[in-house]
Amino acid sequence: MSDDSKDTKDTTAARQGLTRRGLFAGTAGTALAAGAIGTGALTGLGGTPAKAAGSVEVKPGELDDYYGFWSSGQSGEIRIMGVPSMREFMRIPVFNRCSATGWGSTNESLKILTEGLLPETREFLAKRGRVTYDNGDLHHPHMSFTDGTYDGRYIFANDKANTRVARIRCDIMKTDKIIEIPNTSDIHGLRPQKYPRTGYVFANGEHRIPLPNDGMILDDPTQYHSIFTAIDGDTMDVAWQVIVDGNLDNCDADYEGKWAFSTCYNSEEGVTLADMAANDQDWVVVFNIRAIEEGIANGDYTEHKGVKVFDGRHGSKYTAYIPLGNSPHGCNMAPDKVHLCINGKLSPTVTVIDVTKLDALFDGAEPRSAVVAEPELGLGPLHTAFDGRGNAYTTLFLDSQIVKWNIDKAIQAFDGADADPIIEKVDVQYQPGHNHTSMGETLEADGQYLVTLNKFSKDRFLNVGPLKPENDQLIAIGDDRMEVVHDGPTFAEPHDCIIVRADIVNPVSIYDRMDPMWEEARRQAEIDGVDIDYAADVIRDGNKVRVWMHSVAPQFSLDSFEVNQGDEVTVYVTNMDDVDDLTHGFTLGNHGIAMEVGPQATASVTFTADRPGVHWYYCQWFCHALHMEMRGRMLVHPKAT
Ligand code: K7E
Ligand code: CUA
Repeated sequence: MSDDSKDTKDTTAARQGLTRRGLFAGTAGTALAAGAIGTGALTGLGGTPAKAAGSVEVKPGELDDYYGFWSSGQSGEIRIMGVPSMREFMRIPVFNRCSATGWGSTNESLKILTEGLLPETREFLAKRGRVTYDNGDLHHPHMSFTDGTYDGRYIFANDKANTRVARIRCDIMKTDKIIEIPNTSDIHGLRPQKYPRTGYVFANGEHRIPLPNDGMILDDPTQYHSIFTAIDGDTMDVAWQVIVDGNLDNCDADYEGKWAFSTCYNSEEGVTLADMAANDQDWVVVFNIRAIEEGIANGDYTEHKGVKVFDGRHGSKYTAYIPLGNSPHGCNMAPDKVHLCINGKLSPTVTVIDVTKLDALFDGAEPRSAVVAEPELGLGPLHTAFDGRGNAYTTLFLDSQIVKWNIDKAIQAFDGADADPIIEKVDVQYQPGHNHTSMGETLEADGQYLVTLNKFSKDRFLNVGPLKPENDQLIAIGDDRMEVVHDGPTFAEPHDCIIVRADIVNPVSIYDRMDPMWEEARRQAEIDGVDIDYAADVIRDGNKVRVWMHSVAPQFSLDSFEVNQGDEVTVYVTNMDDVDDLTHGFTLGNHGIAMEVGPQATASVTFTADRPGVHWYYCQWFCHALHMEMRGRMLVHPKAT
């Protein structure tokens, strides 16, 4: 890590004190902020101006209090946002291809995109002339935990489209592992173990398929299964799997490391809409982690594709099934360490489960005995977030509202007391799916902000044609108020996000030259007898040509190189600038090749030089006053005919 990035951090801390408490504490700040937000901010009690909703304002040059890590749904990437400004800072390519960074075409990214695929997937793709999938459907980005709170190491995320799980390194904000999950289909819910650490990453296979899915069983849904997967977050190997009844939608984990939970909306095990919504009740399935680990020691599993698979269907000692309303969706563990909230979706209720009552279920207690509240909140409850003050915030998809309610009051009402758990409802625009509070899925939930990820924006922005953006709204929830303070359009399609206190996330500004990402390039440089840091070499090895260059703004170390038509060429570029924000690129014209080369990074790309003639390569990241001149020629000799 460079000294520069430490300086930046100190500045952040200093500024946080200024923006929040300094600037807006006084009357001048209040008036200014109210003006910026509109008249709504002035409607307070007894004619006194309300506390400025505008304290969410982040002025030019100021830094945000929180990092937001946003899913992009079917766009397949993760986006880094600022909260409360809702500015988008960066995009991290994960399952998608990226024109700017070369994700999906550089050797370094292709290694990550291909090495975790199952052999049959490689074979399937190879027949179509491809090495990996081009799309992904990333719903759930969640950070690794230590002792119940975010630890700033990794983000994990699912790919519903192609049954994969990815890991992103938070030191450099790049994806470093992608694995395909065997024996199951279409990973949806994903959450890391919260305690003692991550540890496991839990992943739900949503759609039921035969095991094995080799064509021997086809139109016989009674023989399909959903499978729950625990991945080792350190090695990114599958640790174990559990076959369940019904299917698996969303999941979460507790704060003691004892349980994981998944919602099931298809206890009917149907394959049509009518089948799946037939029963009045579905369930949440509880996974007993200790029992499963004992089962591993006792060999109580079968192996499928090298994975230990447990039978967790009804009657198993590894699972408990708690019945609740039809078609539940979100699964959210409260930071009070006790209450798990299961969102009803088709039922207007949220079911509150007391996790201290779960041990009894494995000793024969009636499954519903763990339910301690079931408040009726409104239509279409999908997901719930928490403020660390005993309140919950649930998205009502059909009502287009967020409902704030009190967990204790809901429990009292369930016990028969005359208590109304609902505190307030606020309209959102429109049809919210996930919501998330600042630090809300950790023990450090601080109840400052809530983001609601709305599926429809309709009339909230200038019309951009039939495909409209989604609308991510920021709601200030500090000081016992709930006020929508920002609309943010987003492209297809955030499902979920997390809001992480800025001091927890500490990325570097300059790469470590020994970063494992280009380990293979280092190894090859050694074989080629090339100094990778200061290379300007062309190594010919039969029809394989390795072109080694480095760059220091505004120059590549090679002004030109020559190859023969038909050569397999690998170009390695090392950026030897060690200045913050001085990224170079390498774009090779008319070859479909472009890559990002960050400060002190090495990146490489391999292609066949099949177009005789002169082809310019250039730096595509504006890096210097002479950036346009930062270029060179590849001369391709035609094949002798
Ligand atoms: Cu509710 Cu994929 Cu988390 Cu969408 S899921 S909303
Ligand atoms: Cu280097 Cu532009």
